[in-house]
Amino acid sequence: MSAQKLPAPMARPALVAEDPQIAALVEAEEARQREKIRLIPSENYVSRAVLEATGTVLTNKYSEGYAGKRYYEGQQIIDQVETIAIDRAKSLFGVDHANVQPYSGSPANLAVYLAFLNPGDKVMGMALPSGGHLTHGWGVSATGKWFTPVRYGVRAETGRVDMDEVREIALAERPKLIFCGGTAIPRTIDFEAFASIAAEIDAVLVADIAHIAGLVAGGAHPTPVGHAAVISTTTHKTLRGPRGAMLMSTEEHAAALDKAVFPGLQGGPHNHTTAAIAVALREAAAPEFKDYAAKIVSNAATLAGALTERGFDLVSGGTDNHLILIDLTNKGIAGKPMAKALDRAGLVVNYNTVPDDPRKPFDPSGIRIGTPAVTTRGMGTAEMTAIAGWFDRVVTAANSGDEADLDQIGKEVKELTAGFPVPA
Ligand code: DSN
Repeated sequence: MSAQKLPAPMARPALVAEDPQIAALVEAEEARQREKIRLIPSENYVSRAVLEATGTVLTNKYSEGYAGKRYYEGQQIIDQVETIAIDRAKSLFGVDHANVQPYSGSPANLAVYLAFLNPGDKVMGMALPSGGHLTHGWGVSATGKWFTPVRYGVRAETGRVDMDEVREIALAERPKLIFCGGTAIPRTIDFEAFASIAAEIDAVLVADIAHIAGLVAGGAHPTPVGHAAVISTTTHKTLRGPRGAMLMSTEEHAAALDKAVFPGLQGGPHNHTTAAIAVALREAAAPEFKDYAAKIVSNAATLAGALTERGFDLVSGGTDNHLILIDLTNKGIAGKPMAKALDRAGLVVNYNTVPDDPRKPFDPSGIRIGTPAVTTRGMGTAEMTAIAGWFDRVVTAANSGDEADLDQIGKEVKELTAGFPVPA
């Protein structure tokens, strides 16, 4: 997908005529996505083909069940769409089985619980403040309330998972399910080490690769295939598809997972999303997607280096993937005011807890950034260096209340983004 050869913005004459209020808001969001630098690591820009697939009449059809075994007639076309999506997922990731129906990442993970656990059973996952996900057994999630969670974190001195500690906890607690992966992990996940621990206690290993699926598909992160019996992923982050999810597994677990998704947890699949997932998987199988994945990682490394040079404290000291977690304590500003100041300056990030954060999750010490979206726009070394410089200026401006400089940075950001068209 070249950012340079792009068609005109999508026309929406019916929406404009029928509901000008919503049409205007969609247009305003298009402008926001075009004019700002989007650094939230779980966001991206889908291609126009993916966007068109999501806006099709496939949304009109109910298809409870699976291809060839549905509870509604009229599946001549939908069965083909879903089968193509499944085949493309199997081929791209090299798995035995794929289910493309989960509505998003959290329902996908809930289906895994339903497939393997009974209420009260033990599940082990990374603690949310260390970089895990709510659905890996965190207390406020149904997964932490209805199951018995045990947690691992990262070492305070290194910011990295200590596999010896994970093994100790696993052997002592003997969970039935182990999650690896999460939402704020800047380092390579050692799937092999997790698999060997899971094997010791006969637990099912689930690799949640939502953040890194595109890197795995593009060969820029080791694959969990061959290590994790179950792989859960969203489709809209580095994989650059529509908002949706997939579960993949060995043949052994195929039937249990399918049954858990439907009829266990969900009703009819969102067929327009399935079509868009199929399109995204086709795009991810193209040779240029490998370049995209590699460039996400090299951009993140460049940005991490430039931020470190400017005195920013990166959790784990840097990044191996698309994501950077910044502890702002040494800059004298918390994550939330920094994120708000950055947004005013045209740089969009999310505030985030850092490991052992003394502050609260809604007002934490850090921010989380990443390079999937800026890389889709074709940005590279010069732009990463410029972003680090703007971060530095934003800290100074925010700490001194210099709103004029935040607005000035916003103008500079807008000028830069004008040279990097968005795909759709
Ligand atoms: N909300 C996603 C993220 O931003 O990482 C995880 O669910």
